Amino acid sequence: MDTIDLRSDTVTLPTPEMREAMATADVGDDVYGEDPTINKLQGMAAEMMGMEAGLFVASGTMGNLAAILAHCQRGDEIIVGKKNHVFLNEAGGISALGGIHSYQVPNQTDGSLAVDDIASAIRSDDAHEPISRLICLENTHNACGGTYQSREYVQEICQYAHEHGLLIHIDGARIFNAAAAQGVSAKELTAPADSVTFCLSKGLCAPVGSVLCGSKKFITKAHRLRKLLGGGMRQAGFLAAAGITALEVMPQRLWQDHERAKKLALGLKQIPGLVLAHGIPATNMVFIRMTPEVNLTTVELYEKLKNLGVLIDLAGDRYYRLVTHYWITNHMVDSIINAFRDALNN
Ligand code: TLP
Repeated sequence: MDTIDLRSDTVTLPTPEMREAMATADVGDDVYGEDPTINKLQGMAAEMMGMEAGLFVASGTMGNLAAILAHCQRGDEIIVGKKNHVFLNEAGGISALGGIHSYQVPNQTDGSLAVDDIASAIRSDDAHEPISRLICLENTHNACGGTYQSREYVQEICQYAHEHGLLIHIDGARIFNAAAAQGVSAKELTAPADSVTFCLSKGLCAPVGSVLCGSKKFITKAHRLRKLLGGGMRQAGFLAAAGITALEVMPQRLWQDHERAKKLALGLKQIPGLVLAHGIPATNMVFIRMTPEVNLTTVELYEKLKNLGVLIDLAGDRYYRLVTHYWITNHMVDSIINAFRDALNN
């Protein structure tokens, strides 16, 4: 029995086309800037984000960390959502490695930060307080349900930030999902910001890597920081080759993952004992809760599904995340719904 793995879109394996591109990639020493495949990927990425330059990094976490370290000094403060990945799931890197403080504000249901909350988080010019430096957005927003923020919202917040002397970094790990869901280009969601990280290794299916984009000056700074973080990767053009294929072919097909997530959500919603935690999915994430009437623990449902060949993400108490991706077919969606029925009936 083949396992259906819905834990994350990070589990995606490279496509045959990517493996072919990797095997035949032209490479060089990227620490010297001599890897032609990495240089090509960085150029493509910058163009797609509407920014001057790009930097290939090992992961989304490294991209966000290098960005925030490049924008901030020790003792500076970022304004970030309480549910943002940077705050919840990046091992506190900005504080451990950068001495950077965070002011956490609530996320709205779509993952956005309200202008009023940002306004009240901005510090005054008082020696007792840290210096507000950067606002961090996340689009799509993972912990809020794979929700997206609009081009108008991003423009409004970027304008507000700049008028108040603040910078904006977007954690756009899944920015192409946000773009596909709205029928806009990625750059319409990123160009007004000062920097963006997006991931090649999630819905885009490449095996490793993310790209951090921003101005040339910013990327020069981030390049040094990537070295400091141990992320100078030498002949990583083999990985970048898969990233180029990912950018060429994957963004156009993400709508399929979104459709499958919807179909999955609608099917699960019919099953007694399950409710959708964030409504019908906006992109590729389905969050469900098991109601108190079901006589199973959080882990028991997880284990039953695992035994039926379906792996899901334990996201909290009686709370689960299911992520659709390239390797999840329509046929599998039906099997997943049946597996849930079986698990909850027996
Ligand atoms: N998210 C992972 C887990 O860490 C939760 C996942 O399975 O979704 N930003 C966002 C919004 C992310 O969701 C993630 C990964 C990252 C950054 C970090 O990317 P990586 O894993 O490449 O460091």
